[in-house]
Amino acid sequence: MVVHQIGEALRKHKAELGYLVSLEMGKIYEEGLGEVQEMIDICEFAVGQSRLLNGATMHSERPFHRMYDQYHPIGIVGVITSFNFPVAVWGWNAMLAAIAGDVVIWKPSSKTPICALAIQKIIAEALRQNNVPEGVFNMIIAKSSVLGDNFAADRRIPLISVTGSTEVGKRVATIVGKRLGKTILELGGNNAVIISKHADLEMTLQSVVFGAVGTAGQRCTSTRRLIIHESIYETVKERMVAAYGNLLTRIGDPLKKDFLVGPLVDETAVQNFVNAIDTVQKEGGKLIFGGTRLSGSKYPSGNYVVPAIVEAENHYSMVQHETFAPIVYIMKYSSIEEAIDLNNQVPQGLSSCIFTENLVEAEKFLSETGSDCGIANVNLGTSGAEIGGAFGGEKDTGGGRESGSDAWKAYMRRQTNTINFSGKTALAQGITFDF
Ligand code: UN1
Repeated sequence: MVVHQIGEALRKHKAELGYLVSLEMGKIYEEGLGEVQEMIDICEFAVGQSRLLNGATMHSERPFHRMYDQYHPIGIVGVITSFNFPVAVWGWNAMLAAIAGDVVIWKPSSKTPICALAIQKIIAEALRQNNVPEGVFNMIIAKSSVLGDNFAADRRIPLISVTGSTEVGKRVATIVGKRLGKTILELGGNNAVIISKHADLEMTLQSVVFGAVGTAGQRCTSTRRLIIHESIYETVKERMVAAYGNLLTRIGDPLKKDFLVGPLVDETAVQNFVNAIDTVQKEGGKLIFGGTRLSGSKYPSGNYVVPAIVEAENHYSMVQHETFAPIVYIMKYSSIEEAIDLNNQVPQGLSSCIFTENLVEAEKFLSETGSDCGIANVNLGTSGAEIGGAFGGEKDTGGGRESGSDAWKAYMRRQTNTINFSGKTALAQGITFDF
């Protein structure tokens, strides 16, 4: 009921909230709306899921015993979110936690506090109407450096969910791990697209360009590497350069309809972009498009950049590293096995995809010796996952899953129950213990 009403309240304020996300974070308005839609969708998903918090029943080895699992609320859930999805990621976590019967303490990114305040205000009405104390959804706005480690160290918070960089995730997980608390970690990605000679190139380019420059390359699912079959490498390279060329006039105010690429979130993000371009060139990379900062009255915040395409080798330190900015590294392969190896040979394991119309290649990519990522797609890009699937990845991405499928289980504590209605004592494993 409450989650349903929260979803309705968000739907009512979709336009304003989408605008605010765009204004504060810098993604284009269309993507701001998409982000709010993700929250509405997760509310609907959670409402349905609330009737399906089911455990298994299994037959007991002992006569006249019944055995089953059930899931109880875990208690207080700490939710740490990043600036790039300032509202949707709260939705993924908070709505599942709510249907699990938990209380949420949200620590939004200190770069996007206004979006968080707006959410708190929007949901307050739904809470009031149902006599739910506002404290079921709490919020702390503070820089991590000010908040310190107390939040992660607090034993009253059995579960902390972190969506952010691998660095932040490792830090929080170490503190929570010391007290044997639980974490859900959805951390950095280094997402590759394999472009086979059997790919439909029109469709591939559409997806790849959105994946690489959408949200100005600031999604954890952004496309960071293109692994291109050698026979079509030059063609793809030329077409990418042409597509990026067309984008030059489409970089600007994210609130205006004409533009597809907004600014980076702040000066530090621009510095990281500039440094990455510089370092990768020192390592041997060849900058073939963009890579510069834009200035002038069209770019008021000074945080606008031209998305970059760099020819590089997979082992370069910059290619192995997630720079949260629009840089795509391109490289060649000759066999599908080699392409899969390149896909996997990075520390992160979030999202991946292959563009091919060849069934054998697609199946190889999805097999146990294929992509090692939490998300592996065929003929669609690395970003823009639907909420219905479990979202997260392996290795430095942290292993946690948020959002759909059975991600709800992480927000609950599991219990195995055995009930004896035989009227006798019966030990498992056939042990007798008479006295
Ligand atoms: C993120 O960048 O942290 O799959 C989340 C996507 C979005 C979520 C991204 N649905 O790109």
